[in-house]
Amino acid sequence: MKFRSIGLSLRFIVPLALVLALFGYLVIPLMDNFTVRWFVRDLDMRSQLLARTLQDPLLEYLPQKASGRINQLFDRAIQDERLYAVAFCDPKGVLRYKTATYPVSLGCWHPLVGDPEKKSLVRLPQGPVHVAESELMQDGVDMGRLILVHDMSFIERRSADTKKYILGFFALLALAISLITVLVAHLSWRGWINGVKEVLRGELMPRAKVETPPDMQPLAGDVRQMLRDYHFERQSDSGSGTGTGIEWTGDTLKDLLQQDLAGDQVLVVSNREPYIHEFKPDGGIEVRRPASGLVTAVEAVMRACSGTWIAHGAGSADHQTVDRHAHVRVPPDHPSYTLRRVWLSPEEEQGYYYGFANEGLWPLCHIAHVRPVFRSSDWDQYVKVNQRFADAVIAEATTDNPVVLVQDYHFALLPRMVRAVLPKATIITFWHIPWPNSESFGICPWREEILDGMLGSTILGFHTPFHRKNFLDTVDRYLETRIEQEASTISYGGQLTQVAQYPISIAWPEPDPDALSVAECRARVRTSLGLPLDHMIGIGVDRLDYTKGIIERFDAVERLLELEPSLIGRFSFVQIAAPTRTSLDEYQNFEARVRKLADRINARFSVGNHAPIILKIEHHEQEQLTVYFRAADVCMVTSLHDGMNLVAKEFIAARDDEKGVLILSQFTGAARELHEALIVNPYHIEQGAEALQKALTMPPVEQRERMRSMRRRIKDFNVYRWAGRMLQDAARLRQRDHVMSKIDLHSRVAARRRA
Ligand code: ADQ
Repeated sequence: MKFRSIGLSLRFIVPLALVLALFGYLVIPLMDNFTVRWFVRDLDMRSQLLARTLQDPLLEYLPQKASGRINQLFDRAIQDERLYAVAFCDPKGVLRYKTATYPVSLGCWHPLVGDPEKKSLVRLPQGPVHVAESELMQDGVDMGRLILVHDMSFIERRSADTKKYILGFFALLALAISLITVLVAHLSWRGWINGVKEVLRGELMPRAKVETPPDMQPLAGDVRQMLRDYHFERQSDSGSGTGTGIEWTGDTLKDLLQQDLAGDQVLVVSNREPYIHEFKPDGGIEVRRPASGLVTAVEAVMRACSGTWIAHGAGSADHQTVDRHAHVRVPPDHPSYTLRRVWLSPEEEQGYYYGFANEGLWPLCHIAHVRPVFRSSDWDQYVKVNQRFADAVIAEATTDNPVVLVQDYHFALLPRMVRAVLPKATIITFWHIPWPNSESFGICPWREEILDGMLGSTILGFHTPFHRKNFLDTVDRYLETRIEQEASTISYGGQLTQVAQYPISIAWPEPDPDALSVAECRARVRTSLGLPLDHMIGIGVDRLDYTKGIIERFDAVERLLELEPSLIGRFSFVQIAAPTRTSLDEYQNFEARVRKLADRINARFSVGNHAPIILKIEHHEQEQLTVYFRAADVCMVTSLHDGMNLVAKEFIAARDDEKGVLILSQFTGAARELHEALIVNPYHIEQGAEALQKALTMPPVEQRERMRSMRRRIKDFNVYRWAGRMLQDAARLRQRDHVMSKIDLHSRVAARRRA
């Protein structure tokens, strides 16, 4: 520690000393020159004064040729310690009288024109001297010249002294500045360290009321982010038990849940149920998994942690398959958690789900140029149904502090409603769709109520930093709150909500020895579609939603065939579209537009029975989708706006042959992670067509490079990691609350004792 601080001090002192030494080195010759000039001017004046003093007696003695007196006069004059010698030259330039000290080499000195000051300096073997010459005139007659020689060696002595003083002065200055700098640096360093410690303390115990000083704020933000990343990575490492190359699986997540949320109850709330029971035409019952990214992701978590999933029982046979508490154990083939169904009347479903959620909030949050519709009657149902689900959560809670995972925009009000009854619950709300900018959100007539409801959450999650920031800005604009931007927390009504980004993902598929090979998938799909085995295939898999860019995708296929006619009859695009929200006009119109466009393109470019667009508007099981993904040469995801988009990740996960190309819209959350995809602007039809052409002609080596890198990423950043990160944050906050309530209890007990 000491060595480190000496090193730190030297880092300040050495450059400072070097700069000062350089400064001294440059300044000393200048000072030297300056002192010499100063002394010469001094001696010039002195010589003139002396010459004037000697002039009168000399002019008196000269006509008398009184050499004795003259020598006496000169000897007396040189008793002055500075005056070294005196001489007299007659007008003809003959040296007549001189003191014994006069250097003969000087002869009769003639000052040179130009720079009299400099030239009056003469360096003799005995040292430097200053020579001054004065003309002696009597009644206008030139009587000769008096030469005065001053010893200059004292100047050299003084100059040497001055150098010493200057060097000494700079050395002292360097020392003083160094000491002050080191002192200030140490004090600031200590301040920064304490500041960072405070940040860490605040991070571990946010209720410890830690104020970050303004100059610490940029650093504090970085430290907090690093801490979160570190904490998360550390958990990842410990979870895997290997320390490196962590593989996140259901078991890893289960272990983490058992360690960090030991025995805590986990409840999930979503509109869509993970398993729907339907009557078959023959009266039997079948079970279906809905086409939903949310279900795909959260189902993986529930399998890992058990608990209860509360959802709308929407299937025709749902009532028949639950017990008297509306419970059913799922998955049907391998039950591992409980599904609690909530029943809604047709009016409630219409107002809350189709009306407010899907005609209001869905288009409000997606920039897809479809106007949101807000009706008061829908809003009333939305409030009522949120309360119904909140009541179900409260009824299912077996403790006063369950972990509640609230899914999506259907339940913006539920967090506040649950918090009102279970104030100690840890409520994690994940918003699966984008969050718009504050201005766009502002058109919602119930914007304040929605924000207030959401801020009942302990943690609010979005897919991307961009959506998270939009949310903070929206709250800042419409509610009276205290927002800590760099900590990403909102303090509202005495409660703190952490807003964070958790990019969702998929469960990485287990190796399946019975799975069809890629070659088998290619053959099976082509045969089933009546296509030759070398036919090229593109694939699109979506819910039939106007945000998914299906129209733009077909336009790109059409443009491709215009640009590359050689592909006509050799390439088909298979669009698998799950019907969704079919009772809404907007969706019915959209389906009609999609069908019409496909028909038009097919009429234009079909060769025999090889249509360029093969449209399959129907639900498919996940296994069927995997076969399509493996059979395709290219997968197109062209959403106009998408929170994440799991199809892109499912395609990558399906391609263990490391072939196939992904074309991905820049407006998906996935585009922030999958940089090796061909990223396109779906509104730019030419760009889409060019990307398709590039994909269909991409060399296998490049396909492998891109696919390998994306596979590595999705394998690591899978859905268990998404959930793990959120649950770890929840565990950390629960721990904090636990510690704080203990501290509160102790201080209350102590206060009571004192009283
Ligand atoms: P979605 O809008 O539903 O999800 P997405 O992420 O693409 O969008 O997930 C769709 C899911 O449904 C995928 O698992 C896909 O395999 C499945 N699917 C699509 N078509 C199908 C079909 N015909 N038959 C069967 N299954 C089909 C919302 C947000 C997304 C976000 C997810 C998860 O809109 O942005 O990625 O939640 O948070």
